This record gives sequence, C-alpha cells and structure tokens, in this order.
Amino acid sequence: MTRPQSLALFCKVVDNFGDIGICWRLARQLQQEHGIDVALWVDDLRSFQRICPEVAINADVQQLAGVTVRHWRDQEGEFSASDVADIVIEFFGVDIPPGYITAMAQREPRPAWFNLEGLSAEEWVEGCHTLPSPHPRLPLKKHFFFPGFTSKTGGLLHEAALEGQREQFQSDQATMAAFMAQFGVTPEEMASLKVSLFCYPHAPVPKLFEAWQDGDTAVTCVVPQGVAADAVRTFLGMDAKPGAVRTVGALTVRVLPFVAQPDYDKLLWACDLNFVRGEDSFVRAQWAGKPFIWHIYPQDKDLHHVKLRAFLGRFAPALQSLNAVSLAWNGAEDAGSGWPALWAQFHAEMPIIGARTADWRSEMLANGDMTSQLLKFEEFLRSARG
Ligand code: TRH
Repeated sequence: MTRPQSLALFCKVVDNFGDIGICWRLARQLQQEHGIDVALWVDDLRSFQRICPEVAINADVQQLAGVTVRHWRDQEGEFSASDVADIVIEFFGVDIPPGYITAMAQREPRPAWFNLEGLSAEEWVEGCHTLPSPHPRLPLKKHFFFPGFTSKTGGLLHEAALEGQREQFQSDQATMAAFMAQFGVTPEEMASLKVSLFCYPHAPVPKLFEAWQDGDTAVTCVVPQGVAADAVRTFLGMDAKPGAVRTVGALTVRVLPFVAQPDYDKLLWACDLNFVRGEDSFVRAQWAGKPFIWHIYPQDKDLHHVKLRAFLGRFAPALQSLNAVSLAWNGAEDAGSGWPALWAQFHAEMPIIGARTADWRSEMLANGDMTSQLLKFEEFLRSARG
C-alpha cells in the first residue's frame, strides 16, 4: 500500500480571510510535516496576500513555502486522469471543477475525496464526521471531514512545532517587547493590560472602549488596520492607519498593520487578552492559552448564537463572566449600559479564565491534530479498499 504523494486543496474565498487562512495553514502543514506534494487552488490571491505578503497576485502558478499555489479561475476541460492528486479536498463544500471530477473518476486508483467542513462545537458534528456521500453518477465517493473539539471529530489544526515556539516566545520578555515595539508599542504600554482586537464591524466596540476608558486599569488595545474601522476611527478622531494612537482616560488604542499570519500568532501570544473571530483566529487564541473572547461569524436566524452557546457549554460553562461577556459581545444577550460591570467581573476573573484556557489547550492537544487525523482517515479508507 503506497502512501499518498500528492494532494489538491480547493479553496474559494467567500469573504474575509478565514477560508484562505485555514487552507494555507493546512497546505503548509501537509507539505512540511508529512512530505506531501500540495497544490492549493485558490480563487482570490488578493485576500491571500493580506495574510501572506509573498503571494504574487498576478501569477497563475507559484511556489510558496513548498506549496504549489494555483490561481483558480474557470479552468475547465483542462484536466486528465494524470492531473488528479492522490487526495482531493474541497473546503467548505466548494464546487470543484466538473472536469476535474470527471478526471477523478477516470483515474486508477481513484483519489480519496474529502469535503472539509467548518468548525462547530454542536453535538451533531460527531455523527456526521467521516460520513460518505456517493457521487450520483460517477464511481466516486466523497467523505465529510469535520474539525472539532472532541475525540470523535477531526480535531483542530495544530502544527507540531507550535507549542515549542510559543513557549520560547512567551518565556522571553525582551523578545515579546521587541516584537511589539516594531508596531510602536512603548514600554509603558507593555506594562499595561494588552488586548488584541479582531472582530466583525457589528461588535459593540464603542461600549467596551468606554468601559476601558473609565476603568481603573491601564489598557492598551492593539487593533490591526481595517478591524472595527468605524469605532476605531471615532475613538482616534483620525484615520485608523498603522501607527495611529490615542489615549483617553485609562485606554490607549493603537493601530497596527494587518500582519502576516505567523506574526498574528505572536501578537496573540504577547497580549493578555485576545478578541478573535471566525474560525482560524478563534483556534489560534485557544493555542495561545490566554483569555479570549470570540466574535462568531454571523449567520441567518441567529444560528451562530446556537453555535456560540455550544462552544461555551464545552469550554467553560461555569465561568459566568466569560459567558456573560461572550453573549453580550455577540448580541445574544443585551448588556445595555452594563458593560462597565461586565468588564469589571471579567477582569477580576481573568486569572481563572486563563487557567481554564491552558487546561483546554491540553485537552484539545490530546485529541490529535486535524492534519494527522485526516491522513489517518485516508489511510483507513485505503486499507479498507485493499
Ligand atoms: O477573516 P475571518 O472573519 O474569516 C471568516 C471565518 O473563517 C468564517 O468562519 C468563514 O465562514 C468566513 O471567514 C468566510 O476570521 P478568521 O477565521 O479568524 O480568519 C482570519 C485569518 O486572518 C486568520 O488566518 C488569521 C489571519 N490574520 C492575519 O494573518 N493577520 C492579521 O493581522 C489578522 C487580524 C488576522
């Protein structure tokens, strides 16, 4: 039984950076840790460039960190069986080119075909993880693969070297200070409560800013360019460009550039509290081991509130201040004018929340990393086929 040598990963950027953020992380890990020849097909190179500045936005094909990046346009009729990889992954159920699917059916042996789904803490995920879905016409079977928070799901993306890198960075104050200083963060700001802010535009940022500004604790909020742009511009009274900074009361807001993906990890590691969103930054905050607040991607009929509650129920059902701030931040409960009290309770409980986050990280690591789980499942399917 030969091990898979090649893999094609198809990614459509629906919006924002999570789709390409996750696919780029997965592609690099497959290549670097498992020696697989990866072709990453992506339709939006401009978004990709925001998280990976080395991306050339006009290149049809380019090599980046050992991965072949292909600009996915409307390539059709260009595929033969020999173009098909050993493993094919469609991310979030994107429609991969019909010509490629036809070529998959012509290939011997057939490739393993996965639909890599979005992350949710809901219970039904365990029942759907690894379910097959036969093609209606062709001799092909696709399997659903769900990341998740339990041992009955595919786990979370986590690179083998990540823990060591984080521990080294966090144990060295000078390295952390130098990292933050490149964005203008001063020693005085380093000594304050450092908060990174990444959220969708509808988050109640002005309420939180008010609570911080009127509070007793010096807070430095670092916010990458483009995030909560209206609220940040209003607070600053000027354009929210990298380097812009203003202090009002106990709060300093400082705008950073939108950093490359590996630096975003360092930002999370260097801060005392992280506001994150979507899927990928949400997972990275869990690995950072610092208290975090999740702004979930909004969905119709408030389905995201169900998902948020499912996560909080697994992560920290007993931590009241964390639950209250998370629900209010996501509009699942109305905090009204109660933000100063919510923040004060949360701030007081930050040591317990931090300890829980570190325990949670160990629990999540014990589930195994998603990339290895995916390859194990592929191996299982191959051995079952004989
Ligand atoms: O950008 P997002 O809102 O992406 C979302 C979610 O993934 C959502 O589930 C999906 O359905 C939707 O896109 C289409 O948030 P997310 O998932 O955290 O992705 C952000 C990526 O950007 C992540 O890889 C971290 C990276 N990043 C940087 O590289 N530099 C930065 O400065 C920041 C703030 C983020």
